[in-house]
Amino acid sequence: MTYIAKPRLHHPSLTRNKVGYTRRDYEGKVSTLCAGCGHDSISAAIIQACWELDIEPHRVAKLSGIGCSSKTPDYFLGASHGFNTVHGRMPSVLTGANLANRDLLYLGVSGDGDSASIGLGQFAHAMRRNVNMVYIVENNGVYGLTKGQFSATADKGSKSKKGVVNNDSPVDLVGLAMQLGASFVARSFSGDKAQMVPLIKAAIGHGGAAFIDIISPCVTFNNHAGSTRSYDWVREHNEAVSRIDFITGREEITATIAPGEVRDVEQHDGTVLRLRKLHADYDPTDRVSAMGYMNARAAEGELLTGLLFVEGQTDDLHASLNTSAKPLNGLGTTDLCPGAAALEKINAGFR
Ligand SMILES: Cc1ncc(C[n+]2csc(CCOP(=O)(O)OP(=O)(O)O)c2C)c(N)n1
Ligand code: SF4
Ligand SMILES: [Mg+2]
Repeated sequence: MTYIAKPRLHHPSLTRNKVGYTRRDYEGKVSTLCAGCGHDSISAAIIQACWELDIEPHRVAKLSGIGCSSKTPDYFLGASHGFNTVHGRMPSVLTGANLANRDLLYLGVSGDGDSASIGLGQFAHAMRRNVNMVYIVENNGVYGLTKGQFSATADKGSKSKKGVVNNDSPVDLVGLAMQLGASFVARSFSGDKAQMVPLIKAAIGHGGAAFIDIISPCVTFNNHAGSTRSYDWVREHNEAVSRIDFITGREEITATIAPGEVRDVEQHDGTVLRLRKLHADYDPTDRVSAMGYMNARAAEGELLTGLLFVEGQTDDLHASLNTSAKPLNGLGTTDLCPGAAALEKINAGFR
C-alpha cells in the first residue's frame, strides 16, 4: 500500500505560500497506518509547519529508522530527500549527511523503540554533538510495528493490552536529551496540533539539536485503561509549561503581552520564540532548574509539555569541528587538493 500516490490534482484556487506551493505540495503518499494512529497527526503538523514557514520541499532531508513512526516520512513532504535507514541508526546517517551538506534542513523521525531501545546510543551521541537537526520521537510506549511489545519508554507499572505489567524503569528521552546537552528540548502530544505546529516551527528555526518527544498513542496496541500512553491518560495528565508564538525574522513583531508573563528567545536565524509562561516558576532557559522542575512534576504524575528547554544561540557540530562553510559537493578540485605548497605548510606546522 505504501506505493499509492495521492492524485496530483489541485483546486486552482488553493492558497499558495511565499515560495508558490499549496499545502498539498507538502503531502506525501497515502498513509497505511491504522485509522486514529497518533503518528498521522504528527505528519499533518509537520506538513503545516513546513508550508507556513515557506520551506522549499527539495531543501529538506527527512531520515528515519524502522517502525510505524519511521514509515511516516513517506506520508509527508513527498518532494523532499528521504532515507529510511536501519532500526535505531537514523542519527548516525543523519549526522553524516549533515556533515556532507549543511545547506539542507534535516528532519529525523523516529519511534520510542527506535530511539530509546535499540538506538539509545545513537540518540545520545547525536544530542551531545548538537547536530543541527529537528529530531522527533513519536512516542507510544510500544513497538507498534511488531505488535505492541513494551518499549523502553513504557512506564513502570503500566499494563499491556493483555494485562501484563511492565516491571522495568522507563527511559525518559526528554530528561536524557537535557542531560546530554541538547540545545532545544520539547514535549508535545499528537492530539494537540495547536501546540505541535509552533514547536516544530521553532525547532526548524533552531541552530542545533532540537528534540521533540511527541506522545503519540498507538490505538491498536496501547490505548487501553492501564496504559500511560493512551489518549485518555495523556489528556488527563498533560500540563503545558508554556505556550509559544513563533515569529519569523522577516515579519514585524506585533504581539502585545503584559510584562512578566512572557519571554522572547532569539534564535540563530533571527526568528524569535515568544514564550508565554503558564507555570510561573518554570524557566526554560536554565537547564538545571528546568530539569529539577520536570522531575518534581513527573513525581506528581504530571506530563509536562511545551518548550521545556532552549538555548537561543548555540554552536552546532559544524561550528565545533570548524568544517567548510560550503557543502562538500560544492567544493572544487583546488579546494579538495590545494597542492604541494599548501601540504608543505601544514606539515611545517607540525614540526
Ligand atoms: C535490527 C532490527 N531489530 C529488530 C527489528 C524489528 N523491529 C521492527 S520495528 C521495531 C520496533 C518499532 O518500535 P518503535 O520505534 O517504537 O516504532 P512504532 O512502530 O511504535 O512507531 C522492531 C523491534 C528490526 N527491524 N531490525
Ligand atoms: S500499530 Fe499502532 S503505531 Fe502502528 S500504525 Fe497502528 S496504531 Fe499506529
Ligand atoms: Mg513505538
